[in-house]
Amino acid sequence: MTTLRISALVLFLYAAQVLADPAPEIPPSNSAMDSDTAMNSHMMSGMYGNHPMSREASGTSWQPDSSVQEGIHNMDGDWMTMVHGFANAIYDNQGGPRGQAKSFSNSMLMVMAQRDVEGGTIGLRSMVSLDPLMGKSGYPELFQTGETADGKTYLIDRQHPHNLFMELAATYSTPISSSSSIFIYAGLPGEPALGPAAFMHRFSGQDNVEAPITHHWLDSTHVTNGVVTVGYVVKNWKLESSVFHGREPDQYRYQIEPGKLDSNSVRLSYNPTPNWSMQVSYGHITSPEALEPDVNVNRTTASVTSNIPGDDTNWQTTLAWGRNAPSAGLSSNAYLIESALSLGHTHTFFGRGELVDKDELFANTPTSPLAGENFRVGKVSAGYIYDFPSDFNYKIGVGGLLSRYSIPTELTPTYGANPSSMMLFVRVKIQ
Ligand SMILES: [Cu+2]
Repeated sequence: MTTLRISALVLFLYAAQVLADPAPEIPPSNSAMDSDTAMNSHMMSGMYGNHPMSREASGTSWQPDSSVQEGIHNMDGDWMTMVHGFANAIYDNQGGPRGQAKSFSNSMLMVMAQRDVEGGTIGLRSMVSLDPLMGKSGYPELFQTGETADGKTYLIDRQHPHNLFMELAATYSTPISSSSSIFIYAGLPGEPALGPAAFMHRFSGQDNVEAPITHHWLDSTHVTNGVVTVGYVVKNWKLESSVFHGREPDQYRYQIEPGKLDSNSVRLSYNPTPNWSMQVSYGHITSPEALEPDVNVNRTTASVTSNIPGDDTNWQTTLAWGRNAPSAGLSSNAYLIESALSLGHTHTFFGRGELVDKDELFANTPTSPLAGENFRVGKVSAGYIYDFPSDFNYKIGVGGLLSRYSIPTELTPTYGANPSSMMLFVRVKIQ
Protein backbone atom coordinates (compact mmCIF):
# COMPACT_ATOMS: atom_id res chain seq x y z
CA MET A 1 0.00 0.00 0.00
CA THR A 2 2.76 2.39 1.00
CA THR A 3 4.88 1.46 -2.03
CA LEU A 4 1.83 2.03 -4.19
CA ARG A 5 1.24 5.46 -2.73
CA ILE A 6 4.87 6.47 -3.25
CA SER A 7 4.87 5.21 -6.85
CA ALA A 8 1.64 7.07 -7.51
CA LEU A 9 3.18 10.26 -6.16
CA VAL A 10 6.33 9.90 -8.26
CA LEU A 11 4.21 9.27 -11.33
CA PHE A 12 2.05 12.27 -10.55
CA LEU A 13 5.09 14.50 -10.18
CA TYR A 14 6.54 13.27 -13.47
CA ALA A 15 3.22 13.87 -15.20
CA ALA A 16 3.03 17.38 -13.76
CA GLN A 17 6.52 18.05 -15.06
CA VAL A 18 5.80 16.76 -18.55
CA LEU A 19 2.72 18.97 -18.74
CA ALA A 20 4.52 22.00 -17.38
CA ASP A 21 7.66 21.63 -19.46
CA PRO A 22 7.16 19.46 -22.58
CA ALA A 23 10.73 19.88 -23.88
CA PRO A 24 13.14 19.61 -21.00
CA GLU A 25 16.60 20.97 -21.67
CA ILE A 26 19.76 19.02 -20.99
CA PRO A 27 19.92 19.13 -17.20
CA PRO A 28 22.80 21.14 -15.82
CA SER A 29 24.83 19.80 -12.95
CA ASN A 30 22.66 19.99 -9.85
CA SER A 31 25.44 21.60 -7.91
CA ALA A 32 28.11 23.67 -9.61
CA MET A 33 30.80 24.45 -7.12
CA ASP A 34 34.47 24.97 -6.68
CA SER A 35 36.51 25.26 -3.56
CA ASP A 36 36.32 29.07 -3.63
CA THR A 37 32.59 29.01 -3.19
CA ALA A 38 32.49 26.00 -0.91
CA MET A 39 32.46 28.13 2.19
CA ASN A 40 29.56 30.25 1.04
CA SER A 41 26.29 28.47 1.57
CA HIS A 42 24.40 31.19 -0.29
CA MET A 43 26.23 30.20 -3.48
CA MET A 44 25.91 26.46 -3.11
CA SER A 45 23.16 24.28 -4.45
CA GLY A 46 21.09 22.40 -1.95
CA MET A 47 20.31 18.72 -1.54
CA TYR A 48 16.85 19.00 -3.07
CA GLY A 49 17.30 21.23 -6.08
CA ASN A 50 19.18 23.97 -7.84
CA HIS A 51 18.61 26.70 -5.27
CA PRO A 52 20.87 28.17 -2.58
CA MET A 53 21.75 25.66 0.11
CA SER A 54 20.83 28.27 2.71
CA ARG A 55 17.18 27.76 1.71
CA GLU A 56 17.12 24.25 3.16
CA ALA A 57 16.26 23.87 6.85
CA SER A 58 15.15 20.83 8.88
CA GLY A 59 14.04 17.71 6.98
CA THR A 60 12.93 18.93 3.56
CA SER A 61 11.57 22.27 4.82
CA TRP A 62 12.48 25.68 3.46
CA GLN A 63 13.41 28.99 5.01
CA PRO A 64 14.28 32.29 3.30
CA ASP A 65 17.38 32.02 1.05
CA SER A 66 19.03 34.92 2.88
CA SER A 67 18.89 33.09 6.26
CA VAL A 68 22.11 32.87 8.20
CA GLN A 69 23.25 29.31 8.85
CA GLU A 70 26.09 28.91 11.28
CA GLY A 71 28.19 25.80 10.96
CA ILE A 72 31.31 24.30 9.47
CA HIS A 73 31.24 23.69 5.72
CA ASN A 74 34.01 21.67 4.12
CA MET A 75 34.95 20.01 0.86
CA ASP A 76 36.24 16.50 1.31
CA GLY A 77 36.98 15.14 -2.15
CA ASP A 78 33.65 15.06 -3.97
CA TRP A 79 31.73 15.35 -0.72
CA MET A 80 30.67 18.57 0.82
CA THR A 81 30.09 18.27 4.54
CA MET A 82 28.24 20.51 6.94
CA VAL A 83 28.26 20.39 10.71
CA HIS A 84 25.80 22.32 12.88
CA GLY A 85 25.30 22.01 16.60
CA PHE A 86 24.85 23.49 20.03
CA ALA A 87 24.69 22.49 23.67
CA ASN A 88 22.96 24.50 26.39
CA ALA A 89 23.38 24.24 30.15
CA ILE A 90 20.16 25.68 31.55
CA TYR A 91 18.78 26.72 34.91
CA ASP A 92 15.00 26.69 34.58
CA ASN A 93 12.59 28.16 37.12
CA GLN A 94 8.87 28.04 36.23
CA GLY A 95 6.60 30.07 38.50
CA GLY A 96 3.26 29.46 40.22
CA PRO A 97 1.86 26.39 41.99
CA ARG A 98 2.48 24.09 39.02
CA GLY A 99 5.94 25.48 38.32
CA GLN A 100 9.16 23.70 39.18
CA ALA A 101 12.87 24.37 38.95
CA LYS A 102 15.48 22.21 37.28
CA SER A 103 18.98 22.39 35.86
CA PHE A 104 19.48 20.43 32.68
CA SER A 105 21.14 20.42 29.30
CA ASN A 106 19.69 20.23 25.81
CA SER A 107 21.71 19.79 22.65
CA MET A 108 21.80 18.90 18.99
CA LEU A 109 24.55 17.87 16.60
CA MET A 110 23.87 17.64 12.91
CA VAL A 111 26.26 16.24 10.32
CA MET A 112 25.31 16.33 6.66
CA ALA A 113 27.13 15.42 3.47
CA GLN A 114 26.23 15.74 -0.17
CA ARG A 115 27.86 15.02 -3.50
CA ASP A 116 27.03 15.00 -7.16
CA VAL A 117 26.58 11.64 -8.79
CA GLU A 118 25.68 10.63 -12.34
CA GLY A 119 22.50 12.58 -13.03
CA GLY A 120 21.85 14.09 -9.64
CA THR A 121 22.86 14.80 -6.05
CA ILE A 122 22.82 12.47 -3.10
CA GLY A 123 22.67 13.62 0.47
CA LEU A 124 23.15 12.02 3.87
CA ARG A 125 21.76 13.62 6.99
CA SER A 126 22.25 12.71 10.61
CA MET A 127 21.18 14.48 13.76
CA VAL A 128 21.68 13.40 17.33
CA SER A 129 20.81 14.92 20.70
CA LEU A 130 21.94 14.26 24.25
CA ASP A 131 18.52 15.41 25.54
CA PRO A 132 17.78 11.92 26.97
CA LEU A 133 20.37 12.68 29.69
CA MET A 134 17.90 15.18 31.22
CA GLY A 135 15.63 12.29 32.19
CA LYS A 136 12.41 10.86 30.77
CA SER A 137 10.22 13.58 32.21
CA GLY A 138 12.08 16.34 30.38
CA TYR A 139 12.17 19.84 31.83
CA PRO A 140 9.57 22.06 33.53
CA GLU A 141 7.71 24.36 31.14
CA LEU A 142 4.32 25.79 32.13
CA PHE A 143 1.47 24.84 29.78
CA GLN A 144 3.64 22.57 27.66
CA THR A 145 1.97 19.30 26.72
CA GLY A 146 2.75 16.34 24.49
CA GLU A 147 4.22 12.82 24.74
CA THR A 148 4.75 10.76 27.88
CA ALA A 149 7.49 9.91 30.36
CA ASP A 150 6.25 6.48 31.43
CA GLY A 151 3.68 5.28 28.88
CA LYS A 152 0.91 5.81 31.48
CA THR A 153 0.67 9.51 32.29
CA TYR A 154 0.74 12.65 30.18
CA LEU A 155 3.67 15.03 30.25
CA ILE A 156 1.98 18.24 31.42
CA ASP A 157 3.78 21.48 32.23
CA ARG A 158 6.90 19.74 30.99
CA GLN A 159 8.75 19.58 27.68
CA HIS A 160 9.75 16.09 26.57
CA PRO A 161 13.41 15.34 25.84
CA HIS A 162 14.23 14.68 22.20
CA ASN A 163 15.47 11.28 21.10
CA LEU A 164 19.16 10.42 20.85
CA PHE A 165 18.65 9.87 17.12
CA MET A 166 16.57 12.71 15.70
CA GLU A 167 17.36 12.11 12.04
CA LEU A 168 19.13 9.48 9.96
CA ALA A 169 18.16 10.14 6.38
CA ALA A 170 19.28 9.83 2.79
CA THR A 171 18.19 11.95 -0.15
CA TYR A 172 18.47 11.94 -3.91
CA SER A 173 17.51 14.73 -6.24
CA THR A 174 17.73 14.98 -9.98
CA PRO A 175 17.10 17.97 -12.26
CA ILE A 176 14.44 17.46 -14.89
CA SER A 177 14.90 20.82 -16.57
CA SER A 178 17.05 23.89 -16.03
CA SER A 179 14.62 25.16 -13.42
CA SER A 180 13.04 22.10 -11.88
CA SER A 181 13.97 18.94 -10.07
CA ILE A 182 12.46 16.06 -8.19
CA PHE A 183 13.74 14.57 -4.97
CA ILE A 184 13.17 11.69 -2.63
CA TYR A 185 13.95 11.74 1.10
CA ALA A 186 13.88 8.68 3.34
CA GLY A 187 14.54 8.86 7.07
CA LEU A 188 14.47 6.61 10.09
CA PRO A 189 14.02 8.75 12.03
CA GLY A 190 13.16 11.72 9.84
CA GLU A 191 10.89 14.70 9.32
CA PRO A 192 7.83 14.54 7.04
CA ALA A 193 6.61 17.46 4.93
CA LEU A 194 4.39 18.99 7.60
CA GLY A 195 4.68 22.37 9.30
CA PRO A 196 7.32 25.09 9.24
CA ALA A 197 11.02 24.34 9.78
CA ALA A 198 11.39 22.84 13.28
CA PHE A 199 11.98 25.45 15.98
CA MET A 200 15.62 24.64 16.66
CA HIS A 201 16.43 24.92 12.95
CA ARG A 202 14.84 28.26 12.13
CA PHE A 203 16.85 31.38 12.86
CA SER A 204 13.88 33.08 14.55
CA GLY A 205 13.60 30.24 17.08
CA GLN A 206 16.97 28.63 17.52
CA ASP A 207 18.42 30.99 20.12
CA ASN A 208 15.42 30.54 22.40
CA VAL A 209 16.41 27.50 24.48
CA GLU A 210 12.78 26.76 25.41
CA ALA A 211 10.45 24.77 23.16
CA PRO A 212 7.33 26.57 21.88
CA ILE A 213 4.09 25.51 23.62
CA THR A 214 2.66 25.37 20.08
CA HIS A 215 5.15 22.60 19.22
CA HIS A 216 2.48 19.87 19.01
CA TRP A 217 0.37 21.96 16.61
CA LEU A 218 3.16 23.05 14.26
CA ASP A 219 6.41 21.11 14.17
CA SER A 220 6.20 18.14 16.58
CA THR A 221 6.47 15.65 13.71
CA HIS A 222 10.11 16.67 13.20
CA VAL A 223 11.15 13.34 14.73
CA THR A 224 9.10 10.45 13.31
CA ASN A 225 10.08 6.80 13.27
CA GLY A 226 10.06 6.30 9.52
CA VAL A 227 9.28 8.67 6.65
CA VAL A 228 9.49 8.78 2.86
CA THR A 229 8.95 12.09 1.08
CA VAL A 230 8.89 12.80 -2.63
CA GLY A 231 8.93 16.35 -3.90
CA TYR A 232 8.90 18.46 -6.99
CA VAL A 233 10.77 21.76 -7.05
CA VAL A 234 10.17 24.26 -9.82
CA LYS A 235 11.89 27.62 -9.49
CA ASN A 236 10.78 28.99 -6.12
CA TRP A 237 7.97 26.53 -5.57
CA LYS A 238 8.01 23.12 -3.95
CA LEU A 239 5.24 20.55 -3.76
CA GLU A 240 5.97 17.48 -1.67
CA SER A 241 4.18 14.63 0.00
CA SER A 242 5.17 12.20 2.73
CA VAL A 243 4.14 8.88 4.15
CA PHE A 244 5.33 8.38 7.71
CA HIS A 245 4.83 6.61 11.01
CA GLY A 246 2.33 8.66 13.00
CA ARG A 247 3.08 7.55 16.57
CA GLU A 248 5.14 10.07 18.50
CA PRO A 249 8.40 8.88 20.01
CA ASP A 250 7.83 7.11 23.35
CA GLN A 251 9.76 7.35 26.60
CA TYR A 252 12.59 5.09 25.40
CA ARG A 253 14.62 7.97 24.09
CA TYR A 254 17.71 5.96 23.15
CA GLN A 255 15.82 3.64 20.80
CA ILE A 256 14.70 3.84 17.21
CA GLU A 257 11.32 2.13 16.99
CA PRO A 258 10.27 1.77 13.35
CA GLY A 259 6.60 1.40 12.59
CA LYS A 260 4.13 1.26 9.75
CA LEU A 261 4.03 4.24 7.40
CA ASP A 262 0.40 4.82 8.37
CA SER A 263 0.20 8.61 8.08
CA ASN A 264 0.59 11.09 5.26
CA SER A 265 1.07 14.75 4.57
CA VAL A 266 1.37 17.25 1.77
CA ARG A 267 3.09 20.63 1.78
CA LEU A 268 3.35 23.50 -0.67
CA SER A 269 6.24 25.93 -0.13
CA TYR A 270 7.05 29.18 -1.88
CA ASN A 271 10.04 31.52 -1.61
CA PRO A 272 8.95 34.58 -3.65
CA THR A 273 12.15 36.54 -2.92
CA PRO A 274 15.40 35.69 -1.09
CA ASN A 275 13.96 37.26 2.07
CA TRP A 276 10.64 35.43 2.25
CA SER A 277 9.47 31.87 2.68
CA MET A 278 5.98 30.50 3.20
CA GLN A 279 4.25 27.16 3.37
CA VAL A 280 0.88 25.51 3.83
CA SER A 281 0.65 21.87 4.82
CA TYR A 282 -1.81 19.24 5.84
CA GLY A 283 -1.25 15.91 7.53
CA HIS A 284 -3.31 12.94 8.58
CA ILE A 285 -1.53 11.51 11.63
CA THR A 286 -2.56 8.03 12.68
CA SER A 287 -2.60 7.39 16.42
CA PRO A 288 0.03 9.98 17.41
CA GLU A 289 -0.36 9.53 21.16
CA ALA A 290 0.43 6.28 22.92
CA LEU A 291 -2.11 7.18 25.63
CA GLU A 292 -4.94 7.67 23.12
CA PRO A 293 -4.21 5.00 20.51
CA ASP A 294 -7.68 5.17 18.93
CA VAL A 295 -7.46 8.86 18.15
CA ASN A 296 -6.11 10.13 14.83
CA VAL A 297 -5.31 13.78 14.21
CA ASN A 298 -5.70 15.91 11.10
CA ARG A 299 -3.22 18.78 11.28
CA THR A 300 -3.26 21.90 9.13
CA THR A 301 -0.49 24.49 9.27
CA ALA A 302 0.44 27.69 7.47
CA SER A 303 3.48 29.86 8.08
CA VAL A 304 5.35 32.86 6.71
CA THR A 305 8.95 33.72 7.50
CA SER A 306 10.74 36.94 6.65
CA ASN A 307 14.49 37.32 6.90
CA ILE A 308 16.22 40.67 6.70
CA PRO A 309 19.99 40.43 6.44
CA GLY A 310 22.23 43.44 7.04
CA ASP A 311 25.95 44.11 6.94
CA ASP A 312 26.63 42.40 10.20
CA THR A 313 23.10 41.74 11.33
CA ASN A 314 20.25 39.34 10.68
CA TRP A 315 16.61 39.67 11.64
CA GLN A 316 14.17 36.85 11.12
CA THR A 317 10.48 36.67 12.02
CA THR A 318 8.09 33.72 11.70
CA LEU A 319 4.31 33.80 11.86
CA ALA A 320 2.57 30.45 12.05
CA TRP A 321 -0.84 28.90 12.58
CA GLY A 322 -1.58 25.27 13.30
CA ARG A 323 -4.81 23.37 13.85
CA ASN A 324 -5.28 19.89 15.26
CA ALA A 325 -8.58 18.20 14.51
CA PRO A 326 -8.68 14.87 16.35
CA SER A 327 -11.05 12.06 15.38
CA ALA A 328 -12.46 12.25 18.93
CA GLY A 329 -12.43 15.30 21.18
CA LEU A 330 -12.06 19.00 20.58
CA SER A 331 -10.31 20.72 17.69
CA SER A 332 -7.75 23.27 18.73
CA ASN A 333 -5.78 26.13 17.19
CA ALA A 334 -2.33 27.50 17.83
CA TYR A 335 -0.77 30.81 16.77
CA LEU A 336 2.87 31.77 16.95
CA ILE A 337 4.92 34.87 16.28
CA GLU A 338 8.63 34.57 16.81
CA SER A 339 11.52 36.88 16.08
CA ALA A 340 15.29 37.00 16.53
CA LEU A 341 17.65 39.88 15.81
CA SER A 342 21.38 39.32 15.86
CA LEU A 343 23.79 42.24 15.89
CA GLY A 344 27.45 41.83 15.03
CA HIS A 345 27.62 38.12 15.90
CA THR A 346 27.66 38.95 19.62
CA HIS A 347 24.24 40.26 20.65
CA THR A 348 21.05 38.35 19.90
CA PHE A 349 17.61 39.46 21.05
CA PHE A 350 14.75 37.02 20.68
CA GLY A 351 11.08 36.88 21.50
CA ARG A 352 8.11 34.61 21.03
CA GLY A 353 4.37 35.11 21.43
CA GLU A 354 1.99 32.17 21.43
CA LEU A 355 -1.73 31.58 21.76
CA VAL A 356 -2.92 27.99 21.95
CA ASP A 357 -5.93 25.93 23.00
CA LYS A 358 -4.88 23.33 25.58
CA ASP A 359 -7.23 20.51 26.58
CA GLU A 360 -4.64 18.25 28.23
CA LEU A 361 -3.85 20.38 31.27
CA PHE A 362 -5.93 18.11 33.55
CA ALA A 363 -5.52 14.86 31.63
CA ASN A 364 -3.70 13.21 34.54
CA THR A 365 -6.58 14.05 36.90
CA PRO A 366 -9.62 12.89 34.90
CA THR A 367 -11.95 13.43 37.88
CA SER A 368 -11.22 17.16 37.91
CA PRO A 369 -14.22 19.20 36.70
CA LEU A 370 -11.81 20.97 34.33
CA ALA A 371 -10.59 17.75 32.66
CA GLY A 372 -11.14 17.66 28.91
CA GLU A 373 -11.94 21.37 28.66
CA ASN A 374 -10.14 23.56 26.17
CA PHE A 375 -8.32 26.56 27.66
CA ARG A 376 -6.86 29.31 25.51
CA VAL A 377 -3.45 30.09 26.94
CA GLY A 378 -1.23 32.99 25.91
CA LYS A 379 2.50 33.15 26.48
CA VAL A 380 5.06 35.84 25.74
CA SER A 381 8.76 35.33 26.24
CA ALA A 382 11.69 37.61 25.61
CA GLY A 383 15.37 36.89 25.93
CA TYR A 384 18.91 37.81 25.05
CA ILE A 385 22.17 35.98 24.51
CA TYR A 386 25.67 37.46 24.49
CA ASP A 387 28.22 35.45 22.50
CA PHE A 388 31.85 36.06 23.36
CA PRO A 389 33.82 36.89 20.20
CA SER A 390 35.67 33.78 19.05
CA ASP A 391 38.09 32.90 16.27
CA PHE A 392 37.43 29.20 16.69
CA ASN A 393 34.82 26.94 15.10
CA TYR A 394 32.67 27.38 18.17
CA LYS A 395 31.51 30.25 20.31
CA ILE A 396 30.37 30.48 23.90
CA GLY A 397 27.45 32.60 25.01
CA VAL A 398 25.45 33.46 28.12
CA GLY A 399 21.81 34.35 28.08
CA GLY A 400 18.45 34.41 29.73
CA LEU A 401 14.77 34.61 29.03
CA LEU A 402 11.59 35.60 30.85
CA SER A 403 8.06 34.35 30.18
CA ARG A 404 4.64 35.69 31.14
CA TYR A 405 1.22 34.18 30.51
CA SER A 406 -2.38 35.14 30.04
CA ILE A 407 -4.83 32.49 31.22
CA PRO A 408 -8.57 32.13 31.69
CA THR A 409 -9.72 32.77 35.28
CA GLU A 410 -10.75 29.11 35.76
CA LEU A 411 -7.04 28.28 35.65
CA THR A 412 -5.86 30.73 38.31
CA PRO A 413 -6.46 28.34 41.27
CA THR A 414 -4.19 25.83 39.51
CA TYR A 415 -1.54 28.11 38.02
CA GLY A 416 -1.75 31.24 40.17
CA ALA A 417 -3.00 34.62 39.02
CA ASN A 418 0.20 35.81 37.38
CA PRO A 419 2.77 33.08 36.94
CA SER A 420 6.09 34.00 35.38
CA SER A 421 9.06 31.84 34.48
CA MET A 422 12.71 32.31 33.67
CA MET A 423 15.69 30.47 32.26
CA LEU A 424 19.39 31.28 32.50
CA PHE A 425 21.81 29.47 30.25
CA VAL A 426 25.31 29.02 28.93
CA ARG A 427 25.62 27.87 25.34
CA VAL A 428 28.33 26.41 23.17
CA LYS A 429 27.53 26.67 19.48
CA ILE A 430 29.35 25.64 16.33
CA GLN A 431 29.87 28.67 14.08
CU1 LIG B 1 10.25 18.20 19.32
